[in-house]
Amino acid sequence: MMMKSTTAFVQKTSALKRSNNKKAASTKRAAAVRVSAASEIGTPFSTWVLQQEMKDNIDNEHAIVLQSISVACKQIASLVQRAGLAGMTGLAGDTNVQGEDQKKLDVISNDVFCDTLRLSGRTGVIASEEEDVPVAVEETYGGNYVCVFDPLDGSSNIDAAVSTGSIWGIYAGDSQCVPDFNSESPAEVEAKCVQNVCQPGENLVSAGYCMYSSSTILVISVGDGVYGFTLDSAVGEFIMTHERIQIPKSGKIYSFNEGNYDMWAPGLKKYMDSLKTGGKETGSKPYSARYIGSLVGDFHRTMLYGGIYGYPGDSKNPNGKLRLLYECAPMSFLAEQAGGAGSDGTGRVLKINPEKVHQRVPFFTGSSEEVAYLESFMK
Ligand code: FDP
Repeated sequence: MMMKSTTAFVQKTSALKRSNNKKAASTKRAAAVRVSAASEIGTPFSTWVLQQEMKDNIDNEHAIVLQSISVACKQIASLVQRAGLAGMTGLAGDTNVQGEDQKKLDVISNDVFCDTLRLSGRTGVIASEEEDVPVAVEETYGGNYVCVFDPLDGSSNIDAAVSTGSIWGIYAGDSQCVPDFNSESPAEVEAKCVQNVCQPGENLVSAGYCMYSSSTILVISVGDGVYGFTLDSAVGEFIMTHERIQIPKSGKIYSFNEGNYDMWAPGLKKYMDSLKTGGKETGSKPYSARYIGSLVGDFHRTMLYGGIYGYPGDSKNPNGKLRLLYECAPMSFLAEQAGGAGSDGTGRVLKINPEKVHQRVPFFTGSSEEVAYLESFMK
């Protein structure tokens, strides 16, 4: 009797356990379905852009500009991949307005970007690292967006097949400042273009970069978080692989060209020395150095792993090397959208009012606590 009731009890208990396990499994499944329904991972870039339009994050004209940029990036990715085979490595034989030697691929990538943006018919003015002055787009028949870009950043790495990237920022055009080709002289048109382009980063309506590396990754923000898309070359489309990227609040990686150490200001030297003894947490493990020398690659790693990227001013180049309009401002916009920071050492890069199109500024970006720690040495 005793045996019987024990067996019945055991049977009942295991039946209960089975049913509880089943319930738990089905709750888990439901949760998994809910998570995958909420997650946007796997969304094609073109669909995501349309969704941004439906959410009123961008208008139709802006959406067209973004689609054109993604096409330009796909074309440049393909050129970069075939550069060695197609004889596209090496110098073009010219220098840009900043006195830098232009690589063949700098010139080709610039043509790709300019042509794609012009053909979109939605940009009013375009300004490139490779052009002396910003150019008004005569073909515009809708929208008046201003696009600033560096078509192939880090191109000194190209002949060694090290990663490179395109960087861009988009501003709404100044409606008071639309060039009139029929009645204005070329000098007047140019002055209006410069005025359209010289806006503080705070005015950016979107910014992004595309990294040409072991995979091609397009990272973008339209002011509502940062998203990353990896090019699936089998289908020729960027597919979302990184959703709402957040830069870790702190991180023990620093990315500076330390070869310039002797030319740095005493405060910066002290900061750099402190990283080798643990930084903010004095006496802890030293920071690790990682420097590709290609802004997009160094920035991308900093965004995903945390830490700090810096290109400071020095006794030879007080404003450093990087350009405010098409390097530092777009990257700062992305950093802030991802919960990080972008600083010139004293304050937010996005606050700086550009005085010149190719203006350079010292630049520090990455984890908010790391950038604040650096700033504490720059006072
Ligand atoms: P590059 O000259 O190869 O185009 O902005 C230009 C840039 O590369 C950045 O991408 C890179 O971070 C930096 O210069 C590297 O400069 P240094 O060689 O002085 O470190």
